Amino acid sequence: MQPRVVIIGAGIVGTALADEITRLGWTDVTVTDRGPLFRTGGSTSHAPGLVFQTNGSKTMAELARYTVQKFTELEAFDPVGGLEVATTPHRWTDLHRRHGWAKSWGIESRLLDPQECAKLHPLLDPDRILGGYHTPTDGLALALTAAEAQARRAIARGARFLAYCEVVEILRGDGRVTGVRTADGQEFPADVVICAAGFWGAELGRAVGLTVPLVPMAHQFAKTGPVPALDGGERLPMLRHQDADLYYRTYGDRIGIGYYGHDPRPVDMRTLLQDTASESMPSMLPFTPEEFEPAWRESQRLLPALGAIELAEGFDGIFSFTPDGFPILGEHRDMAGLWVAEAVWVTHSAGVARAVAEWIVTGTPEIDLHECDLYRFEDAAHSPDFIRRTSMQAFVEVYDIIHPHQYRSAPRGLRTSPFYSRQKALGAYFFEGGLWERPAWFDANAHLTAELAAQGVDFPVRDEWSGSFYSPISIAEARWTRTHVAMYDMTPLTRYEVSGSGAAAFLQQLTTNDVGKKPGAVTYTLLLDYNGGIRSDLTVARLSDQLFQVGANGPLDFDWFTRHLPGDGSVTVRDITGGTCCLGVWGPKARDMVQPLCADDLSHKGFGYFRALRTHLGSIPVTMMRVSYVGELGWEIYTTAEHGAALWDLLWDAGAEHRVITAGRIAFNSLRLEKGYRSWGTDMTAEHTPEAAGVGFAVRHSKASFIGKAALESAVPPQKTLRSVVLDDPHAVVLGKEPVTIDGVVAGYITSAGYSATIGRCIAYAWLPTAVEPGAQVQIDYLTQTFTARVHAEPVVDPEMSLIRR
Ligand code: FAD
Ligand code: THG
Repeated sequence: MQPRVVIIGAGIVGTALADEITRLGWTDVTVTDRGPLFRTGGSTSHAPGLVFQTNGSKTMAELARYTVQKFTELEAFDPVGGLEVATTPHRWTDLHRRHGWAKSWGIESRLLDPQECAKLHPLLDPDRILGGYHTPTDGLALALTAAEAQARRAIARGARFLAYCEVVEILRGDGRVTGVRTADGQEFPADVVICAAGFWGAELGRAVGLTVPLVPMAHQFAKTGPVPALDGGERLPMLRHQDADLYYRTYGDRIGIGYYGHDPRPVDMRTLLQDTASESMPSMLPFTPEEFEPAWRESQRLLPALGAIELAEGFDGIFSFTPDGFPILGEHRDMAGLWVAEAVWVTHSAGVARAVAEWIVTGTPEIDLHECDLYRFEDAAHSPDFIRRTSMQAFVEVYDIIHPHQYRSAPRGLRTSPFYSRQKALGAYFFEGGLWERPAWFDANAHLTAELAAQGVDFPVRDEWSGSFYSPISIAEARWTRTHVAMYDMTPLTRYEVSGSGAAAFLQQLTTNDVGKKPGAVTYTLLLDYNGGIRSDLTVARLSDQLFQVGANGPLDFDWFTRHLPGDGSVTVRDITGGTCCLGVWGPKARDMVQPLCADDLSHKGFGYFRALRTHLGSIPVTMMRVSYVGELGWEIYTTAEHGAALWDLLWDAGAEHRVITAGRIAFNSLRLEKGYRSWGTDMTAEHTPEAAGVGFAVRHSKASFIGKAALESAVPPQKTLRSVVLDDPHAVVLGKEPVTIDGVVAGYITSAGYSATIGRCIAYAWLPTAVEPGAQVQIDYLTQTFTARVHAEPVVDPEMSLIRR
């Protein structure tokens, strides 16, 4: 028998899901909506439907691309094109960056001078702008037409849609969803329930113990009266004026104006129905004209033809914002069969629906969705306070120019390692990552730059963009790690304790490498999804027969582990990150520094590469692992949190005679790039197989079985391969996501990059056609410039491994 599916919500997401799920062959689908069909009263009912595909996220761009393609087939898309204009030099440079993303992800685009912009959009005052970014395949979605067309296709395959049918309870039995109950008392049994309730989603989730981190927020949209300069026949492109938080589209001879410049206005769901203009449109609040004043004045400046006319109407529409701007997709971990697909724009709706349908029906989406995963957030990020503050900030920043290394400014200080006060005293400049405070560099190391410069080390001067959130001190720190010794705070590295009689078998089945070695072994290994895509890379240390310590990448790994636990209680997974801490002590002097503190033999023979040892340093119990993401002699040294400060002081004092420093994340990143080590989520994702990503060595094909093995065995050779490239100009740097061209044709894109103090050049990773081999010459577009670079054999530094294995 087919699974019975109930979808809550018949907006653009619910209707698209019904279409995609029935297309995959599950046709017992019921879609319920609290409102009428298909103008339900949700956000879709009045969405102006602008679809701009360009996004810094490759995944989001692909979700949008599929939406455009599908809506075009459904005759629910008007490809009027998109035009983003710059009124400041900073924005004009940023439009170059967006043009770069478009090239990287394969979206047609070009940059235009002011006259060309005015030709495309004759209402524009060319004297007010510096240039524009044009995307001809963008356009207007007819959201209700698309919703209805997708619903009709689903209905033709057997789905049914129920109007005025509000779900008041999600039913559960035995850890699974079993159906829903509606306001009129009916029960609908179901094996799969998908919440596609838009901004109602957080409330529905709360009722079943699920945090759906989204905040309904009001956003202003107004329409002008007839504009004489428009005779109604033109099809003007959509326009974005991000410097003033504005966007525009035409409706015949009128113009619709959207505005994000007002203070964020989270909506209180408890009073929503009283606040809304009419109950049939609960997603519309009355217009607040005073808030719109600056938008209207600025619009009249940019589009002078509006000077003589009046606004005709407006409303404050409600839709969802999330802490990081991405949708919320996935299955409830503690209630199998209950899925959410919320905080999705019309722009990404069809793409999201296809991916989520694949996920539900086949078990694995084709596209990498880690940025959108329901379980991507840290524990503290599930608090109402965090969700509200960061989602409001996401509203404020919708059109802001965000530097790739500009981390959130609030809330901060939620997670600090036991070394925090020491780091502050040494002048740490902190970044936030995974809610941890992480030193990027230390002002205390400033004097090293002069010392190293005197020895001939180069400290290239950066432009304003690449020089932001950056200090040349990081070059000195990286260099010092290769010549002396440095301490790195590795506390934020997510780690789990996996224990029990079934632990070894569990980890063997979940990961690609042989992790069943004798206690004392550390193994680098991969988590694959069922399609053979890389979900994560891990280090697995076997500390005793039934006890493993796993070094992981974040909350999604915990989620994957938890979902795959055997039901018999033979395996326990515990996140020990917060209760422990870790210092990486690396560099040629590391052994000289640490050996005197330890009764055990730390020589290469006594404590080999990729081995683990539980021992003491001074009086402090530690677990040491001979692992180094920076590619140097040394160890990750773990202890419990209460010993952290003492461990720091012990090592710091022992290191004084070796001139030990503490170094930050920028140096760390630079050194791992030299060594060819990948960073999961940036360089490689579920989109890539191990072979393509250059980590095929971590797959033990002779193992009887592991998740993803079957898919790898039937995989075709990869078309694209991750390569290291080295920029020619010693002063050139790139930051990530830039397009790579060969002979003027886009061939791939950069993932991550960093300046290497060892070779005096910037090293970057790029996804390139597999045929492009080391030695090949490529070009990289960086903002307004183009740099030349060469594909390099890996690793760029220390291919003989002589630095690590000494
Ligand atoms: P909705 O359309 O809100 O659908 C959710 C449905 O769930 C509703 O029909 C609701 O009635 C139903 N529902 C809720 N609770 C229950 C329940 N308990 N039982 C049964 N049914 C229930 N996006 C773009 O891509 N481009 C734009 O230009 C754009 N502009 C926008 C401008 C404005 C003014 C607004 C408000 C939004 C805009 N958006 C835009 C965002 C976009 O409209 C939404 O993100 C999108 O429509 C959300 O679709 P949805 O299907 O998730 O939600
Ligand atoms: N330390 C620990 N766990 C981790 C990381 C870490 N888990 C997550 C992430 N970082 C994993 N990434 C890597 C990448 C490369 C290496 C270690 C962790 C590494 N690779 C060697 C190589 O490729 O030559 C060794 C491979 C091997 O011998 O199999 O060291 O930083 N604890």
